This record gives sequence, C-alpha cells and structure tokens, in this order.
Amino acid sequence: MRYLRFSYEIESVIPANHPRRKSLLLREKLVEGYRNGLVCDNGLIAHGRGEAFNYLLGERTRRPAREAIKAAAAALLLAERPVISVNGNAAALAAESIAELAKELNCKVEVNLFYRTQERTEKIGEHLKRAGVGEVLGVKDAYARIPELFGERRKVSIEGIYRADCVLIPLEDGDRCEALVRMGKRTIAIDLNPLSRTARKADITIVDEITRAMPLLVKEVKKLKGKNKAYLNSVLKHYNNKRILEESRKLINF
Ligand code: PTJ
Repeated sequence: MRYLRFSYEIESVIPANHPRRKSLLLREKLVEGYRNGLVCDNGLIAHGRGEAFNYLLGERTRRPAREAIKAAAAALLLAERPVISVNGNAAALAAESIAELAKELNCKVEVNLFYRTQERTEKIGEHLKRAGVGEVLGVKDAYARIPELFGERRKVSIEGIYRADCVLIPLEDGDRCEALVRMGKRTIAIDLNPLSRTARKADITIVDEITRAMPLLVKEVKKLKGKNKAYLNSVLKHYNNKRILEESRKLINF
C-alpha cells in the first residue's frame, strides 16, 4: 500500500463528495500526528472509540453540548488560574484552537500525558508553540505530583495544573479527572462518551468532538467576556451536569 504521508495527498484520495469525508480527514490528521510522534499508538484506539460515539451523535454539536460549552466558558472566565491540559490526541487535532483559547483567557497550557515519554512531551510542546501557544508547561517542569494518583499523569507543573483552580481536560482518563476533582479543582471535560468515568466525574462535560467543541468554546468565551461575574455565576448555578449527560445519552439512544 502506498504510504500517504501528507494530508494534501489524502485529500485527493478521499473524493470531495464522500459522505464521511470530514471524519476520514480527521482520522488522517490523527494518523499524521502518530507518524510525527505526537500521538501514541493507544491514541489511535481512543480515537476509534470517539468516532463510534461521534457517529451515534450524528457528527454534529448537539444542544446539551452547546449548554455545556456556555457553562465551560463561564467557568473559565471566572477562574483565577485556569489551565488547558493537553495530551497527544488533543495536540494533533486541535492545537490552533487551544492556542486561540489560551490567548483569549490569558491562561496556561500544560502537556500532560497518560503514556508519558520525554520525547513525545517535547514534540507536543514544540507543536503547540508552532500553533501559537506562547509558553508550554509540563515539558521540563513537571516536578509536582497529584496526590493519590499513580500513573504518569500525576506529574504536573507547579505553575500550571498543580496550582490551577479550573482545568480543561480534553480526552481524559477517569483516574486523573477524579484526582483533580479531589484536589478541589473545577474540571471541564471534552469527551464524546457520556458514560465514561471522566464524563461522570467532571463538573462540566462537553459531549462533543474536540475539533467542533474547541472553536465553539473560543467563540463563547469571546461572547461572555463582557459579562459581569454575577451573570457568569448564574450560568453556572443553573447548569446541571447530570442532566446534560442524561440528555446526551438519550441522543445516542442507548
Ligand atoms: O497522549 P496520551 O499519552 O495522554 O494518551 C491519550 C489517550 C487518549 C490515549 C488516553 O488519554 C486514553 O487512553 O484515553 P481513553 O481512556 O481512551 O479516553 C479517551 C476518551 O476520549 C474516550 O471516552 C473517547 O470516546 C473520547 N474521544 C476520543 N476521540 C475524541 C474523544 N472525545 C472528543 N473528541 C475526540 N476527537
């Protein structure tokens, strides 16, 4: 089989009128990220799982996700030390919108990996910088530890996740989400699976595909930036994550 290295080649391979073109191009982006050393092999499996849920959701942003995005924007704007946590899949798929969100919020971006290797951490850091992120934490400064967490994800930057009061965690594993909640941090997950432990443990769960959710989150942050604290707090007060997850679950008809 011919080795399709660049996305412009694959763009010509997938016909413009292919009904699942978007999904196939996204898949290719991840494969490219894998070949470039950003994504781990397990990341490809995780993406496949996400694809299945995305398919069931109709491959579009649904109403509960829009409500969660609004709550997430309010939470991030209210936070004093918000941090965006980035893993291999998130970097490969959404580096530009991560950079844009960080700029809008003036917040920190930290690489935090489940399958951590120093080489991949550095590659992700460089990739994020090329996409426009000013400073990337977690590459050479992951000296702090999340208590009661035993995987590589316990290694965090003291200036970033360790001190954060609100953490955005796209494509997360349940253990760390739980640990961050235990540390008293407000957590915002982006996860296509409304049944996952992360989805259920997070304070706010955006059940949507990351490349759709992130630009919408940036847009919502821009929109809510001019609102006062009382308004932002009232958005959060009326938000109920259990209901959002239940509505999302019904949409995928389990
Ligand atoms: O880069 P690393 O080493 O940190 O590893 C990253 C992965 C994703 C491999 C790691 O965090 C992992 O194993 O994650 P899980 O436990 O498989 O969980 C990933 C979750 O993200 C699953 O619930 C998927 O349904 C969901 N998901 C996958 N792709 C997307 C997604 N959610 C939103 N957008 C996607 N594109």
